[in-house]
Amino acid sequence: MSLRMSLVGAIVLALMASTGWTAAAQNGKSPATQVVTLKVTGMTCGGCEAAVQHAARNVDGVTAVKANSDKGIAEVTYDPAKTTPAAIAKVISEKSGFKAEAPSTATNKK
Ligand SMILES: [Cu+2]
Repeated sequence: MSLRMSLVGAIVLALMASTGWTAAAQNGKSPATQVVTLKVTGMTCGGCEAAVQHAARNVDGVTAVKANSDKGIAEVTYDPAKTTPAAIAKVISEKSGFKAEAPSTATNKK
């Protein structure tokens, strides 16, 4: 039984190594993400933060969101190949009702 299990494990490892799967996962094949801090006005509590985070996570390319009602910001981790800070801010404004703005420096970059 245990011999059989380790044999299966060895086969899986060999397959992963031969397809380059393990190497690809570690050497830059995964999408490079960027973090942008959006200005979000009107949040007053954790419920507001949750609404902003929920809205931002619906954007394709957004991988993480951390809203802070005290500072009036949302830190968004996103894939620049799929979306832009301006597009994320627009969706947050429309879906959550809180006005979100991308920093002007980020909108100038491609
Ligand atoms: Cu609230």
